[in-house]
Amino acid sequence: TGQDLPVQELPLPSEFAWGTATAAYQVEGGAFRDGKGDSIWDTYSHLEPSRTNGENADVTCNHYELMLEDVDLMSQFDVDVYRFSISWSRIIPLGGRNDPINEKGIAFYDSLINKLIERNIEPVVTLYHWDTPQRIYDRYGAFLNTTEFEADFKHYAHLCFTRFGDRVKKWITFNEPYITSIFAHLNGTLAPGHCREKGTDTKTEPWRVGHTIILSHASVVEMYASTFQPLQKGSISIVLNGHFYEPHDANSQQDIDAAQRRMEFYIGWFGDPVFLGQDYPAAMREYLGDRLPGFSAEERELLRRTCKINAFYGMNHYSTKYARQLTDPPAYDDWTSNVEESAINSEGVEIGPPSAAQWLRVAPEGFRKLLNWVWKRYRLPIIVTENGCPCIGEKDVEVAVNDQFRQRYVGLYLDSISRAINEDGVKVEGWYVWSFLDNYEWAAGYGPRYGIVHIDFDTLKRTPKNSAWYLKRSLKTRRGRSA
Ligand code: PNW
Repeated sequence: TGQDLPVQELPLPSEFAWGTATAAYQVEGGAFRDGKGDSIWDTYSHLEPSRTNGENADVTCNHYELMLEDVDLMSQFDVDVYRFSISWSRIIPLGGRNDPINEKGIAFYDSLINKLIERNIEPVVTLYHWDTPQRIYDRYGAFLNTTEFEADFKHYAHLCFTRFGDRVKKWITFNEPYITSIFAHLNGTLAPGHCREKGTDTKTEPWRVGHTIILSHASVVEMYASTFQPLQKGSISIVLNGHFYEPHDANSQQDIDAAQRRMEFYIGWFGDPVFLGQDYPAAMREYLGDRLPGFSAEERELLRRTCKINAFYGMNHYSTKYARQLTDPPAYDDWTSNVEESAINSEGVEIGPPSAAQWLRVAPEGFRKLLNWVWKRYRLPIIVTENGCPCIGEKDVEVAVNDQFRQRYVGLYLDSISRAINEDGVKVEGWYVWSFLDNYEWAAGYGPRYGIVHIDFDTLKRTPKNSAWYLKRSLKTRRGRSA
């Protein structure tokens, strides 16, 4: 399999965009500064520290204060793009459409965007990366109330397009709706951990949350296209994450079907309505029945009108798993559609070497197959908006700097992109490493480190890892090799 091969530095198109990515809550800090309102992550990490490794992101990388230096540092790696997210409650502290705006919050993003442009780095902006304003969750449950959420999110997006859209030309509405729906509203491992509260219904709520995200995305896309795009000339889409799934037993038709179905539950759930203007995948309807909300005639029209406006498929991808059809489903089966996931197949073959995250193994062949799967289904140019891995022992800066494991991971994954483009005919426009900086890894706190820059969280000293310099060289070589 691909993981045994050496990195080949295969060619990438000369216009291929290389970037780094972060999210506001994970890097900014300044959680209670300059009029920022609380988000559900501020609440969650303080109220229940045991759920986040005892840690919060009040300060984290302190990117809020060190932003100018950070952009200078990033520019040394010759990146084309920086993908970051806006903290909604930093610019509208209470989150709602009738609530006051915080000019100091807007000023922070203004100077970040200006600094990037000065350094010749394109800003790619995510509107929502998990940090819902606490007040709109308190008022109506945020995603649980589709109409209210859609109206508030639209207002927030309108403000961002108005204030930043003269300089920001690539917008992402939501980061990983699957994670928000399942991990935050079914498993409860991410904020708001809603399913842990009394009176919640995990049989229906995750699907309602997904429904709200899809419709809110579509109406913001429509607003951008009609009101802003004619003048600002930018593009907009959504970011979906998902593993690739191989059958646990390659000779079992049941497992082959299970692997496909698992990807439909993961990616098709959002991709089919958003990019094809269609209903949810048939397998989801079959498994979930009327627990899955339906689209009204009006909503179907909205999806049909907006699906083609999405200019790219934003892909967050990290790993591959084996899928096995369960005959005796456990109670939580409905989000996996009776699929058991594993890292070892029926022959005892491992999918790839383990990283410092239990769910993430090195499996570049699966990445190539997923690029093909997505291209075939949606026929949209793909931008890999997140890809990377944490290595073992990286708290120690000496270990972190010598991150051969990461260099190999990203090298192999870039080779997979090259093969997908040049041998399979898939359109891939760019690749953004997750992450620029070591940062706050949600429920795992400061444990796993994904940065190409090491952070000492006591002194906040930044030290580039060798992978940063490797990527600078590698992207130059690969883009120089294409005809
Ligand atoms: C992404 N999974 O989350 C997020 O967008 C980032 O904020 C995060 O830091 C990064 O990946 C690394 O975890 C994911 O279990 C979390 O498949 C979990 C999974 C996938 C993505």
